[in-house]
Amino acid sequence: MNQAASIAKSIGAVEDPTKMLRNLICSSELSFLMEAHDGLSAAIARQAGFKGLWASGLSISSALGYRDANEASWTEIVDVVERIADASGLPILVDGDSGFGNFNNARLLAMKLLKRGGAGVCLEDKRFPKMNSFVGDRQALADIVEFSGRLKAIKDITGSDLVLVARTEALIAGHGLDEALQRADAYADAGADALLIHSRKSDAGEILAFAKRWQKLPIVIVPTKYYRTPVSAYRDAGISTVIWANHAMRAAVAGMRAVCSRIVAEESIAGVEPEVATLEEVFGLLRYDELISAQDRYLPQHG
Ligand code: SPV
Ligand code: MG
Repeated sequence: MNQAASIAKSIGAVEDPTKMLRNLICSSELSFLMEAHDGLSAAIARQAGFKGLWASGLSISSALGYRDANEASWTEIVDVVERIADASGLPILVDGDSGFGNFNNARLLAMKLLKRGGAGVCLEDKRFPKMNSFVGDRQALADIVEFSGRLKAIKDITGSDLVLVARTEALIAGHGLDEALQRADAYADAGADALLIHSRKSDAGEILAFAKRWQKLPIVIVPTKYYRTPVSAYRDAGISTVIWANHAMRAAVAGMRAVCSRIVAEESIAGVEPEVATLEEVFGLLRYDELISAQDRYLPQHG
């Protein structure tokens, strides 16, 4: 499938986003995916030098004013993914939550993502509707066989056109390493290309223990809670990919809150002017220069 066609030429089309994402995730070097939740955050991540993006369910939901509990519909998520793809031209691993239903909903989502600029989808072994992994302590896992069917259905319909990452929430749900390993084995057998193991602990102990015992597929992690662990520990453990899952969204929250409070208090925008991005920076990120030269080419010239 020619995904390059759906990516804005002005940004510079990626030849084969799926191949690029597969290379990032499967290479022996540690790779990093940065969260994006809209076109602007995607363009900023690209400018900063990231080679791939994580279309985070939490961050996209938050930006839309929804809770990360499948309140945003799958079509709303797909629309945002398209904006992220067009604005960045980078390969995107999309957070597909639990697939928005059964095997049929999951494969429909995967096919639409493929058409709209996604390079990979990550599916977690929870039920629909899911709840964010760090909210509450009642995370019910999906049945292993039924969830494996969701993975197989995606693999059968997308083949190698989409990178399929299976995510187990076994540790999040309070189970031990054995449950996580059993699930990882089943998901590898179902055709996953990589395995995301998630943890809510503040140290990386259980993640590193998992990586020591399981080497069937590349391992992807999300160190949101164990953020103090240096990445050298992940390199040493042979982990393939780190996802920085929500920091663009959280930076936006902190920045917008500070600016709004100050404008209210000062009844002026003069004080915050040096703190905010210039309009020129915004124009640069979104390639207004390309539009101006296109106008010169395509619009009738007057005077
Ligand atoms: C997300 O970014 O939406 C994730 C990671 O799924 S987490 O919020 O840690 O569950
Ligand atoms: Mg999520």
